Amino acid sequence: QASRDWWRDAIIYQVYIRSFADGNGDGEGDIAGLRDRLPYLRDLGVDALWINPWYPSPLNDGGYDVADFRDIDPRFGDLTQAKALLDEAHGLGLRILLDIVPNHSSWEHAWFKEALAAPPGSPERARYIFRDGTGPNGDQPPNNWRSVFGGPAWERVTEPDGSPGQWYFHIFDVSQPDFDWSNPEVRAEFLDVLRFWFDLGVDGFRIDVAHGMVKDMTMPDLPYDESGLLDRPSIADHPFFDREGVHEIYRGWRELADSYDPPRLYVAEAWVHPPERLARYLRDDELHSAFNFDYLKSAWDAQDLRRSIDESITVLASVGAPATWVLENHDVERVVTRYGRGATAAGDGSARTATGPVDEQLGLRRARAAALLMLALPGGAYIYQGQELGLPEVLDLPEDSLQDPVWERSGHTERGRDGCRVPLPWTVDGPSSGFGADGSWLPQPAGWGARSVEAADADQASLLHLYRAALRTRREVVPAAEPLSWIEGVGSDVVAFRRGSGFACVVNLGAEPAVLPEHRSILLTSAELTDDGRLPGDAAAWLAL
Ligand code: TEU
Repeated sequence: QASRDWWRDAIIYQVYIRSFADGNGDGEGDIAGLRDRLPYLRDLGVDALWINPWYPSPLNDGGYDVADFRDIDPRFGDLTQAKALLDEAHGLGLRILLDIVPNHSSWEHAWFKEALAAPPGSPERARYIFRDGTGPNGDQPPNNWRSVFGGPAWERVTEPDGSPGQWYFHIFDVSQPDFDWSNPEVRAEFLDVLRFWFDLGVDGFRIDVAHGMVKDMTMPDLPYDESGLLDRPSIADHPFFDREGVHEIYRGWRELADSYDPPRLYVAEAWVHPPERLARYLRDDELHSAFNFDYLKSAWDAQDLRRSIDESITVLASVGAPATWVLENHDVERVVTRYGRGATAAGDGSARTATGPVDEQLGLRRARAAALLMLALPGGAYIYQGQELGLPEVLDLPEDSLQDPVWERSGHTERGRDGCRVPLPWTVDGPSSGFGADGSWLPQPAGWGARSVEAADADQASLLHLYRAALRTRREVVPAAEPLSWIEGVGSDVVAFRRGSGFACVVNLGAEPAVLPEHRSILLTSAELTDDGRLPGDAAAWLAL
C-alpha cells in the first residue's frame, strides 16, 4: 500500500521541455536534452517529473494546441526517444507524468480538418462545437461568450462550398477549438489516448483545464461588463467551467488508471474556488490530487498564508486527499519577482497584469523562505524548472521575440507568459549559457549565465543547494504521516508549525527578528541568526526539536 500511494507526499519537478535543455542544438529544448540532465534531477532529490505537452503542434499556445495526441513533435524527438526517456528515468527512480489536454485540440488536428471539410450537421462536426450564427445572415456569433485569451469565443468558418458558414467555440486561442464532450466518440477517443501512453510506461497525467470540457449546451449568455470581464468574480453554474458532468468523465478515467499495475496518477489543473469545489475532483473514485492555486495566489503575509494552508488541509482531509502545493508554473510570474514586488504583493499570480518595481534581493530571500515553508507542509509539491535557481521573471524580452498569445483586455494589452519560459542557463559561459545552441527560441537576457546551474553549484549559499538540502532533509526528518499543528504565540508576522514532536518549521514574514523554539539542529535560509539567536525577517528555519 505504501508504494501505491507514492504521490501523497511526492515532490514533482515541472519540465517545460521547450526551454529545459537542447540536445540537438536547434535552439529548442528536447527529449535528448532532458535525458542528458536526468542525473541533475535525481541529485536534486525530486520523485517525479511532469513534462509539458510534447505532442505535434503549431505551438500557437506553447503546445497546448495539440495536433496529434499519440505522437511527439519532431522538434522534441520521437516515440522511440520517449520510451528511452521513460526507461532511463525509471532506472533512476524518477516517475514521469505527461500533460493531457482534453478540452480542445489544435485547428491542425486531423479531426478539425475533417470537420471543416464536412457539412454542417455531420458526425465530423459533432466532435467539436459548431453552431449557426445569429442575426439576419448568421454573421453574429451564437452567443456572447468570450475567450479566456480575450475577444469572442466564437470563430466563423467558410463552408466547403465557399459560402460563409457556421461558428465554432474556443475557450482559448482561435487555433484551439473545443471538443464536444457530450459526444461519446470524444470520450472513447481520450480513454484510448490515455491507454496509449499508460501502455508506453507513463506514470500519470496532469490534466489541463480539468474544470473545462463539459458545457451547458443551452448556451446562455454571460453577464460581461464593458471591458469584457465578468461583472462578478464567480458565477454559480458557469456554462463552461466546473460543471457537474465533468465528474462522471473522471470516474471513468480513474477506473482506467486503477486497472494498471502500478495504478496510474492524475493531477488536476483546475482554477476553481473555493477549496470545497476543488475537493469534489478528489473524491475517492476521481482524481488523485490537484494544484493548490489558492496557495500560489496568497500574498507574502503570515495571516493570509496560514489561512490558505489551514483551509486547504481541512477541506481536502474531508475527501481523504493530500494537499498539493505550488508556487510557480509556466503560466504565472516567477516567485522571486512576485514576492519582490513591494510589501506583500501576490495578486492572482498573473504574469500578465503585475506591475510595480521589483526588489530582486528581497524577492530571492522570500523565495528561499517560501521553499522551506512549502517543503515542510503535509502533502506533495511541484517545483517549476528554474525555481530551484531562483530565476526571476524576464520582464524585458524584446518585443519581436514574444510568442505567447497577447491578451487584449480591460482596454489595454497584457503581457504574455513568455517571461517565465526563457530557456534555462546551465553554464556560466558558452552559447545560450549551456542550453544547447547559439541562440534559443526565446532569447536569454544578458548575465543569464550567472544564474546557471554551474554557478549555483559553485556557491554553497545558492538556492539550488538549499533545495537539495531541503529535499534530502525532508526525507530524513519531516514525518510524512504527521499532520501539521500550529505553534501559537510567535507573533503576527510569523508562521510556525510542528510535524510530530520532533520537527518544526518557522517562517518570519515580518521585519522584526523572531524567537525560535529550543532545538537540536537547524536548516536555515539565511546564513545567520541574530546575535541573540533569533530568526531575521524574510527567513525560514527547519528545526529538529
Ligand atoms: O491553463 C489554463 C488556464 O485557465 C490558464 O488560462 C490560466 O488561468 C492562466 O494562464 C493563469 O495565468 C492551461 C495551461 O496551463 C496554459 O498554458 C494553456 O494556455 C491553457 O491551459 C490552454 O490550454
